[in-house]
Amino acid sequence: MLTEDQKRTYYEDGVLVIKDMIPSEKLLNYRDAYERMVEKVRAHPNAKEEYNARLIGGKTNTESPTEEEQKEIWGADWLLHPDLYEPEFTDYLENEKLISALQCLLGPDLELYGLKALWSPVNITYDLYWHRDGKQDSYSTDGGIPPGWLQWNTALYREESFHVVKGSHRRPLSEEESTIYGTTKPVANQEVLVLEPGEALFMHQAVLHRGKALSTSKRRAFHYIVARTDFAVGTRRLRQFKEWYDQLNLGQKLGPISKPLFENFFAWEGRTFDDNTYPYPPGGRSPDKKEQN
Ligand SMILES: O=C(O)CCC(=O)C(=O)O
Repeated sequence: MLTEDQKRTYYEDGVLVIKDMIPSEKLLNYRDAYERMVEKVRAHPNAKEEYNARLIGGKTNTESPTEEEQKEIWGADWLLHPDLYEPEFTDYLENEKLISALQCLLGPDLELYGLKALWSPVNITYDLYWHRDGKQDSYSTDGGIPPGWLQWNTALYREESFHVVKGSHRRPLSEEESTIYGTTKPVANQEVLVLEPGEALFMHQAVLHRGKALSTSKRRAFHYIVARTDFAVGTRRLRQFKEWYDQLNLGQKLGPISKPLFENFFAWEGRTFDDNTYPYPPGGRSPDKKEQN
């Protein structure tokens, strides 16, 4: 459950840090599980295709990386892939504090939409450019309420990675922000949010932000996404998740908090990313209706 102050911070700043999201007694196990995953991704000759690994050459703006450096990896999207999956990745979702916080911002009915990981490369700085997760010119006109889905980072080690211009999700970008958009240049009012181990950072998709991690600092973060069940999301992801979920027999293994996140997602076969005409179930909320919980 979030306090009124926490909700206000999220709506006004577009970011909210919550302490102790991972119970301290679980942290070491989570780190070990994460490390096994990182090793497997790094060892795979085709990690980009197989695990949707994020390569320096692909998306970051690090100055002139060499050919070798371009192959360095700073994250992977398919933590549910049976090669990579570790029970700790879903154990984190079996977490009353986490789910109730998400429900405060998104509403009671949630579905899992992404299980991803972000980490520091070995030899080069990961230095992602300024961006909004939605379109460059889209921002919230409804008081900073999340638009159907929300992503959040959870740090397993102390990190100083997330750079943000707080409040930028509620207004058009300034001239300066438009100029530095897509680059790593400094900008007025930028802040670096420090996360201690076990802390979570909820973000609004329209907030101007970027990530950075030096190779000398150990970043290991979960980067997960949930959506409201009445928010249409992609069928490609749905099919992949369902296949892996069945292969891993997660329907039999997950607990009562995390299982509905998956089952809700699978319940709506046939959706597409912007399918606003898809028939929503009786009692489901309209995709246009924005609720503040
Ligand atoms: O590194 C981060 O925390 C930000 C990542 C990010 O902005 C993205 O994946 O789009």
